[in-house]
Amino acid sequence: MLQVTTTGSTDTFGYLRRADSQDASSDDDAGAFTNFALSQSVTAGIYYVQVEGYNRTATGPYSLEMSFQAAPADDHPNNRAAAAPIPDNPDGDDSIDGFIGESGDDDYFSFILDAPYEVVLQTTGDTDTIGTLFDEEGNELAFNDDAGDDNFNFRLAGTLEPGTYFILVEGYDENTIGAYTLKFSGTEITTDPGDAVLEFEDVELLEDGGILASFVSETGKTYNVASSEDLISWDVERENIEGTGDRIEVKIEGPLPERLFLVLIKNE
Ligand SMILES: [Ca+2]
Ligand SMILES: [Ca+2]
Ligand SMILES: [Ca+2]
Ligand SMILES: [Ca+2]
Repeated sequence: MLQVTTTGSTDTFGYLRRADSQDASSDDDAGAFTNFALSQSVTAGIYYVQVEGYNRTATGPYSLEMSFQAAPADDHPNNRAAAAPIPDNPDGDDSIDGFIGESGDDDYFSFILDAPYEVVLQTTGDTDTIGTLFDEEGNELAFNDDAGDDNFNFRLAGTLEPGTYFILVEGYDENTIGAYTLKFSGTEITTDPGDAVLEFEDVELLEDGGILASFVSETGKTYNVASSEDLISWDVERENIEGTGDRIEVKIEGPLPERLFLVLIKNE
């Protein structure tokens, strides 16, 4: 952390800029009286401080003061094997504070899902982060830089099947430094009968490799059937099946992939 300010009775205005960047931070009166004061997380490099009179008209003497505070020691592991676990039970919300420190800091976290979950992973704060999601073997599953046009935090959201996962938080580039809060929220995808997602009463394998699934419908309700090979992307197989009060059969023609998840959704 670099802090730079002036002292004295002159109304100063200051800029702080990295030698290889056009982006300057500036301040007028954050210091004592009408002195500017700037503080910024910085990595190794050459920086320029520019001091002006306020409105380019103020004149007089000033003293320039600078101080440096070392960045905190790295707070979260730089490799997947040592990843810091997000608390085991993924229900609800978890927040973990972190800091992107020296150039190229990687912060790895892990979490375990014991059922299919709808998961949202994101950072909050003023630091420009990027996030990468990996499976247990280290295969990259998803990547995001910015959650929105004005939000430089990453945001990843999707459905994950049971397993162990890793999330890597990095700064946008080697000059990115600063604090972030990693937020994890998980909602178990329930397949209990009685909820919006229902189980089929009966599932039969057909000769052509397809499936004949059936359920007892309620009059006045409509149902959708969706399928997925990975619990991440879903295809709608049937839409708005009208409940009759009787058993309804849904036939999915084969051949089907080796593993297929089929859910019945009662529309509200
Ligand atoms: Ca000023
Ligand atoms: Ca760190
Ligand atoms: Ca780290
Ligand atoms: Ca970003």
